[in-house]
Amino acid sequence: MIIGLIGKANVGKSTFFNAATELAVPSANYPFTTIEANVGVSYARTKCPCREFGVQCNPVHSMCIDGNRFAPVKLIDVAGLVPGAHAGKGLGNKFLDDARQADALIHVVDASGSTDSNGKPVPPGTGDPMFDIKFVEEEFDLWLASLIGRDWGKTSREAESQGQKIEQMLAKRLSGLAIREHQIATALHASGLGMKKPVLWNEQDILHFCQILRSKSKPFIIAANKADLPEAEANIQKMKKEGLTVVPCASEAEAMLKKASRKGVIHYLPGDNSFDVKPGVPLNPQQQKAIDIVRSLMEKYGSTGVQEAINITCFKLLHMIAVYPVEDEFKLMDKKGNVLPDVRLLPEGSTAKDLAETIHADLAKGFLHAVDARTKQRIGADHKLNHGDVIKIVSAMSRG
Ligand SMILES: Nc1nc2c(ncn2[C@@H]2O[C@H](COP(=O)(O)OP(=O)(O)O)[C@@H](O)[C@H]2O)c(=O)[nH]1
Ligand SMILES: [Mg+2]
Repeated sequence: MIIGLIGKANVGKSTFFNAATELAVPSANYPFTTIEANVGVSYARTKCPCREFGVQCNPVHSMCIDGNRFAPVKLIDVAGLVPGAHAGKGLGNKFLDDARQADALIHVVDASGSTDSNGKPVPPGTGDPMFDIKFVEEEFDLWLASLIGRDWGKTSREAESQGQKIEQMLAKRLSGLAIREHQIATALHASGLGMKKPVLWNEQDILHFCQILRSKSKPFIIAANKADLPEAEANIQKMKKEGLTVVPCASEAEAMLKKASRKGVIHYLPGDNSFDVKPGVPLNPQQQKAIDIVRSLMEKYGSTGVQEAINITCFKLLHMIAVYPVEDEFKLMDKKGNVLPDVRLLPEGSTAKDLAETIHADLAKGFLHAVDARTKQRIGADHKLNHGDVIKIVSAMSRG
């Protein structure tokens, strides 16, 4: 699962990216925080079953802090977008190359309005984030349309003469964009174009189809960044009134909290609604002031918003569930004795066999049954898993 961060320049995308991929604990051996300059690992936060089971867990590729499991998700800081990007303006092509891999997008906007439409700094309250939201959507739609629409006449005639179905033709055009076939089918149906011969589609039809396809295949939420500036509040209200999913964010504050937490100065878990300064830590007036500002921001919005944005994208927008595979359903261990070693984020509706598939193809091939570690009951291949399930897979073929 990949989440892309999009937005125009200077809204705080990189600050958000850094804050979201930074660890809040002294860096142990987590093999992945930054993969490439603009690709990193962030974490979705969910309740770890360890407390409920009364065990001390030792995760291998995720983290558990105070009973909270942090499951890795890939985050891409997509190159900045400018109006006209679909036509190759600015870093247009780089933008689209990054964005195409994403399953969902977090659109970072400058809620304080301290950047103009080209990303140039202006006095807070001057820029219009509502305009930015519209333009980014439009750019994305136009880009998809230009991609699908290229040589449409020729391709659609060829497809027709070969008796190719419209779904197949579109799937071929859209390969590599992390767009699934059922999303194409849904968009065809919803646009009413499923019955219209491709050779008869005009530019308007293509754009209409792309608008629906984009909303289905690249769903997004708004991270209303720079929420610490007073000018942000009115804009956040406006966005909410438009019915958008908006998370007020203060990326700089999140970065500061994580840094202080890593240094052992404060106790803070990403996503918490407050933090504690460790006893005996001397603070100078400047640090005290910074802490007071962050505190009042968290009181107002419930958190710094960065962790919340990742969580909403993962669990509400993409409908993921967290499942914990184990090899011993009594001790909740893997073969090496790690307790609750692993967490997998799977789409809602995933089955026991789907889980096996994510671990190893052979495990799925030889699938016999699974065991729900909570109830100790056997479950079949088609059994739909629930969020928080702890599952043992029994297979005729062991992991390779
Ligand atoms: N007040 C405030 N400023 C921020 C916040 N996040 C980023 N900025 C500032 O916005 C400017 C642009 O940030 P950057 O992350 O480089 O933006 P990008 O071009 O979108 O990647 C920098 O001066 C940041 O310090 C925030 O949460 N609050
Ligand atoms: Mg940047």
